[in-house]
Amino acid sequence: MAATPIAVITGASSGIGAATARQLAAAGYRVVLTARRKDRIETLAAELTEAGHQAAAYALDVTDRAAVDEFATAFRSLAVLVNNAGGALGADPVATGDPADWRQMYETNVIGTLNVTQALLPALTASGDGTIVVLSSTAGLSTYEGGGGYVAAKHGEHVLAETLRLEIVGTPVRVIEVAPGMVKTEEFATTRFRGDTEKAAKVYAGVDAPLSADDVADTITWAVTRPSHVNIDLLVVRPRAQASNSKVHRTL
Ligand code: 8X3
Repeated sequence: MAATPIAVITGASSGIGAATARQLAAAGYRVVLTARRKDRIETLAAELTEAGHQAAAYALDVTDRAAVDEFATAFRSLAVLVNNAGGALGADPVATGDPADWRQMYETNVIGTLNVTQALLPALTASGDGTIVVLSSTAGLSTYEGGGGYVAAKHGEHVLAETLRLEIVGTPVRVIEVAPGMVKTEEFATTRFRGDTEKAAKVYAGVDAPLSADDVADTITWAVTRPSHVNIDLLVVRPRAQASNSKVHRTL
């Protein structure tokens, strides 16, 4: 009997990461959930196991290279890596943005993705049929006022995916980039505005149906489950009410 293919998901403690873990588990993968918050991923892994799926949790900070390398020693062969960990901090103009925020966003979104991808690439290649997903953002494809360090970091992550795809062509590993627009999750905007729930609510105010974490997880799962020779290079997904990063229809 063939072994169950394994999918590693970073940032699996909430939002798109948790939804992706659920959907990949339902699609038949043994999911390995990683995030800094151990309690959350353990609860989700237990819930998935209870539901008859195969799931495990591993506390991991993707910016800690030594920890990432240690984690990677557990895998000789890996089918799927979903680089989802990341996020935004602040929405200040370039003129006044905090360099510490910019640095932190570069660390989590770009270096975090680099760390985990580098560490697991040998196992993905050894599987003979590996898939790397990079969760970038529409903020990685064009800018918007106040996008600041997040836009810069997501452009970096987008370029990482594009460059890696060029460099590993001919190996049995695909690089899929999923770039969501406005997604309403429990934490993204609240984290960006450092707990200011009023400011966070304004992001989605009057928008008829922003995307949900499940909508994005659905596109990730679809892309990952295409036949091996099909590489979805870049999948841009926005809610119908959003035509561009700054053109959003609101009924206020
Ligand atoms: C999230 C999209 O518009 O908040 O990645 O930058 S946006």
